[in-house]
Amino acid sequence: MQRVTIIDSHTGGEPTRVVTAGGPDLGSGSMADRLIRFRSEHDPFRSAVVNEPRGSDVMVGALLCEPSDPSCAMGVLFFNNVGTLGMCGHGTIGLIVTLAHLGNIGPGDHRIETPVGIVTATLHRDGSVSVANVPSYRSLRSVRVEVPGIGPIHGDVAWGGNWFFLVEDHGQWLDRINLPNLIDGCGRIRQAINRQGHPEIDHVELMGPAQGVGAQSRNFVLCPGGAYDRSPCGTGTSAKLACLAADGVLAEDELWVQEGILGSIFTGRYRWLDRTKGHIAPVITGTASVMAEGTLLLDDRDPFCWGIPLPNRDIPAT
Ligand code: PYC
Repeated sequence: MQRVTIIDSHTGGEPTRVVTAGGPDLGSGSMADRLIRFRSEHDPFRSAVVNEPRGSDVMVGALLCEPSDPSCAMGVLFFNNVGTLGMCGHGTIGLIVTLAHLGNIGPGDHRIETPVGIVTATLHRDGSVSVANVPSYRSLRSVRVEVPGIGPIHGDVAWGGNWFFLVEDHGQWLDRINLPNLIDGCGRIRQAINRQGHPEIDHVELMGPAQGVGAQSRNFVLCPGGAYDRSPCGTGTSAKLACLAADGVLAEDELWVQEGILGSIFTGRYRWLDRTKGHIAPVITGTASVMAEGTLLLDDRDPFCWGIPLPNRDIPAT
């Protein structure tokens, strides 16, 4: 019987399950190397932690590791119902609030090693967390995609720690009442843009007008694995900031209030790293709440010990 201690939190409605002990030994390589090892040798562990019956499609796991870089306080690997993530903004906010809840960290800056680079999370005295994310940039502007069942749409391809396809002219109502259409539409868009030579894109982000007072924009983000982000998505907001910076419509240090599909918000801002290349240093601020502390019991005699794998939800080609 394997015992895995966890703490669950949510960031703007999006859950994070931090594995504090009982995770696999991944050696002492870089976090990128450990990610490869986690993927190839410990996928059943990933599924056991986040998938049903212990978790759900929406759960994001965070495996806390010793950092390989001595300048960092910790390392982390993020994972979800179908695989691993490069970075995770809401998950980093959840991780910091979890470690503060445990009394392991206090207010101030905390450098965290991720497989795609080092991020700095600042725990503020009011409990909110700012994440200075990895360098973000737009790689392609206004790519035209013919989406079966929807028609032509346009979107930007951008990196914010994960790859995003950001679409404005989707014609969808960004409201929870419209969830089935949003999920179906984003799945079709992802399949079409992947087929069009962009297999790296795993998140689709629909942009639209804000509904709440004080927000500039609302988004809907479909994650790999078919779950939608309940939060405004930290890496997706970073990708959006890179697009706004590249378009010259948001100045350095100007605040961008991004609302997610539940109405919860992240506040974003950026500094230029390299204007010619369009690289920015984004900072995302949000809050998280701890919801549960527990121990997972992994018993090989349990027929669903290693989770219930997700059926392939890809929409058949039309
Ligand atoms: O907040 O970056 C994020 C994120 C990625 C996937 C789910 N949330």
